[in-house]
Amino acid sequence: MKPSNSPVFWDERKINMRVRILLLTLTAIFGLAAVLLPGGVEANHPVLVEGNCFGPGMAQRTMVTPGTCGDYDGDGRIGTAEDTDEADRVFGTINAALGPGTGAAAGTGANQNGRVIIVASGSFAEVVNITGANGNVQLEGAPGVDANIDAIVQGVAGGAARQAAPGIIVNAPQNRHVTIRNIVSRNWAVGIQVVGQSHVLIDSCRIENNVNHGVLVQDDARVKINETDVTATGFRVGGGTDFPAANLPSPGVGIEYQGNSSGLVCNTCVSRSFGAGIKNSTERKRKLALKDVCLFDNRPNRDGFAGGRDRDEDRDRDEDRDRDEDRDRD
Ligand SMILES: [Ca+2]
Ligand SMILES: [Ca+2]
Repeated sequence: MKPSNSPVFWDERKINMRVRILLLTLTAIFGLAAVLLPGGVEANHPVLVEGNCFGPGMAQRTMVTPGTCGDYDGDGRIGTAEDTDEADRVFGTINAALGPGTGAAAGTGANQNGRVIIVASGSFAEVVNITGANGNVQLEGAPGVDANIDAIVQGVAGGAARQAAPGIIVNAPQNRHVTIRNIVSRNWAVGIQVVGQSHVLIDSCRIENNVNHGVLVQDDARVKINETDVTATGFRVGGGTDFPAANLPSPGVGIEYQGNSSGLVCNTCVSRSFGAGIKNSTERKRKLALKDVCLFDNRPNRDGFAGGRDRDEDRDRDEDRDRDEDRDRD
């Protein structure tokens, strides 16, 4: 064994000390960076959104009997009160869950990078903005949950403005992917609007009673729509309006692809649109494919595809209508 005061031993101690100082310095630098960098940019963690209920009175409630009224985590808070209460990664509104998190929940939101799961049924009167700014985003209702993104919820101010807006807007970078699954979108001007270079999967959704479009795809977006029902586009009554009896939908089309967008619509039904069921307005008509779609009671069922409007389906619809009128007369 070397004596304790040997030069070699002291050299080793100096080296060890330097290594420790270096490690401490690096730890401090990384710790400081974690504090100074925008919170949760790398999020990519799942967050939950609670449901809600209506209960007595007009105003949407934020305090309820714990465990009731969509209070998934049982703390008695729902809605906006759940958005900022603590770093529990449970939120009461969808946009708060998609955001970075504020108040006591700062840095715990999905921050446009991660999976936002609605875990209890509820109605959400908010224009949902998905940007995918920091990563890939999945917005979905858990199985069995009725996640109703609705322009009209009694007691929530701003219904008129919401009815003139899209319910869900996706504008994500080309290198991100967005999934929207098991969501209801109703009473908006457009149920789901996809713009820019977004790549989106719309899966198992119900898009109903939106005035101008059920789903509108624009710009260079690429959108696959699967196992989705788009129903009664152009038909909505409320807020002093009556579409289409007194107010004209513009245009009241179930699904439309425009511009340089492209997509695939499969295993999907579009019915009772004021205008066309599925309209292909893309610059090159070949860019929209249909597979196993069911179309009924639209005017016409398909528009803008090779061969023009589907004359057979127009004829079938007219015959259905004539039959109904004959029956009504009898
Ligand atoms: Ca709660
Ligand atoms: Ca919370």
